[in-house]
Amino acid sequence: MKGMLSPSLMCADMLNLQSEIAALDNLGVDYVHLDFMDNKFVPNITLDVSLIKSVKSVLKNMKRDIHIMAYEPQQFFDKMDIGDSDIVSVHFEACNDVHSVISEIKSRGAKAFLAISPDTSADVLNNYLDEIDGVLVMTVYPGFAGQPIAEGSFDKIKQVRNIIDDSHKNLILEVDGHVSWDLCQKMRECGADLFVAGSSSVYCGKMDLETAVDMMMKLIK
Ligand code: S6P
Ligand code: MG
Repeated sequence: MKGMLSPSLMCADMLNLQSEIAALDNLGVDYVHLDFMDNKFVPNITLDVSLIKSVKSVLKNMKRDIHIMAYEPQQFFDKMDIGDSDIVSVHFEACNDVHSVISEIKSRGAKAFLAISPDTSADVLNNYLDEIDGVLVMTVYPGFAGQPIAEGSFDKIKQVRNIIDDSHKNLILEVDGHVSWDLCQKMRECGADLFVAGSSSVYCGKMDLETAVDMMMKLIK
């Protein structure tokens, strides 16, 4: 699978989101990463449901990559207008009945990803391999941008890659958190396919978006 990019909108210029989204879309970026937090599962709030819904109406080729860091995420699906072509990641740690949440995502035509926080064992994925379309490996503790990479992240990516390969399913392995210029190639070597780019790379503020996206695409290809 080719390496794909998903820049994190919570790290973009909040006062100019529409032009930021259009710029990414025009550069041929695959996904835009949309973080939703409930201030309970994680102690923070970022993009709200109506903004995540509105993003849908301005996309041309780019797709939404929605990462829900909230308890019982299914309560937000209508408000986000989840449907065809979206990726929707829900946390293993935040769902009472993971199977039914996954099935609800799939019934809307979206791709269901199971997210695991750094302290969650990769082994939990084994119960869901027949149902999910991908795995989101958190390489920082969910809740905030700008954190250092969590200990053990490279081993975790490798373990998840092995689980996916052993299953012979065509699941996407996404990594989120401190996907930096320096570390993204190692993450790729460990088996990541889809890379969330935030303040450690594309939104580091040191170069224009076109140069940053181009550099990142070359590093993860
Ligand atoms: C964190 C969130 C992430 C961040 C991303 C930011 O809870 O899920 O998607 O936006 O980690 O990137 P960076 O490079 O600042 O870690
Ligand atoms: Mg995220």
